Amino acid sequence: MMKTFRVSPAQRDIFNKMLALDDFAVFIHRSPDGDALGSGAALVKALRGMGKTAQLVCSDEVPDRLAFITDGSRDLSLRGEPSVVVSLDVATPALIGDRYSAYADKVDFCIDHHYTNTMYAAHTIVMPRASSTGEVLYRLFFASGIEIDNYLAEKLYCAVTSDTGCFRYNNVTPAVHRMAADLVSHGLDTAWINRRIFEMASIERLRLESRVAELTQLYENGRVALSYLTLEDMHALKADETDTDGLVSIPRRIDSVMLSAFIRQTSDGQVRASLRSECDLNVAEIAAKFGGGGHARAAGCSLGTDISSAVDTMIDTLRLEWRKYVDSHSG
Ligand SMILES: [Mn+2]
Repeated sequence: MMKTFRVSPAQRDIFNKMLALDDFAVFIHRSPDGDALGSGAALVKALRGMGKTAQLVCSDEVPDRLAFITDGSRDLSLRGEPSVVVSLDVATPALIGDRYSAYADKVDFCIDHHYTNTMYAAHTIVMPRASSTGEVLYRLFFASGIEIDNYLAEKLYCAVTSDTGCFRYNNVTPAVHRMAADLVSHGLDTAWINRRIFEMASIERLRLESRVAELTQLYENGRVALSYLTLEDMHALKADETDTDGLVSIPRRIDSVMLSAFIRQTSDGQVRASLRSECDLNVAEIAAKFGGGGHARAAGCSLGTDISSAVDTMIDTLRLEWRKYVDSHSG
């Protein structure tokens, strides 16, 4: 059964080469999600289990709701100067975050599952068909003989459940379920984990969701949906950036919608867009037009303009892409 979890000899060699080193900083992407945190916590623990020094680093604070993944730590600031720089779940160097941009061109090893990975690291292990970076690590641990204990099982489960939307998205394969079965067999409380990751929310978050629903606009006979959030709205609702994760799922939920976007203003003066597709229309390619990337059905990008022009630009782009998609699929 495990034989279906294929790691190429070259990938195994890169991973083993990494494991032979010491004094690691494991960088995960800004606005950390369950995959970044879960795979990060797992890799750091596995390295420490081998007697190595390793720290998990993120430019942004860990959202309260996900802090159980980092055993309560919310501040993942870099301490000291590491010998080995690793990035996990980071498709482009910019996603390391402005705070640690000095390390963006110094990444020794990158482990990822985004097919848009720009291969910015000295050594890259990318498995584009893997559901999550957690799944990539699971395969690498197996290939390198790292035994999965309860702790690693819980972190890797958090990673995979997070990036599959609790095993609902189209990146779920039989191999994902087999891996999950193996992880859960360590005695994980999956109901508790999934409640933390998918259900628990602050009252501020619920009010944000309602605002995002209120601001949702539909185009192209309801096939295209877009919503947005300004900093003003966030302040008015007493919400902060850690409350905004996954809000794109609100326009995406609408029954007629095939292409959706959620746009928000960030406190660093940027505008960030999340894109989702429910068909073969590749949103990573749309995100790439704006310097972003991701997966075919889930992608993101930053727009360096004010929010109202960003919203207008994105509406125009999505409508155009939708029409092109329909034209190419008719007749
Ligand atoms: Mn991921």
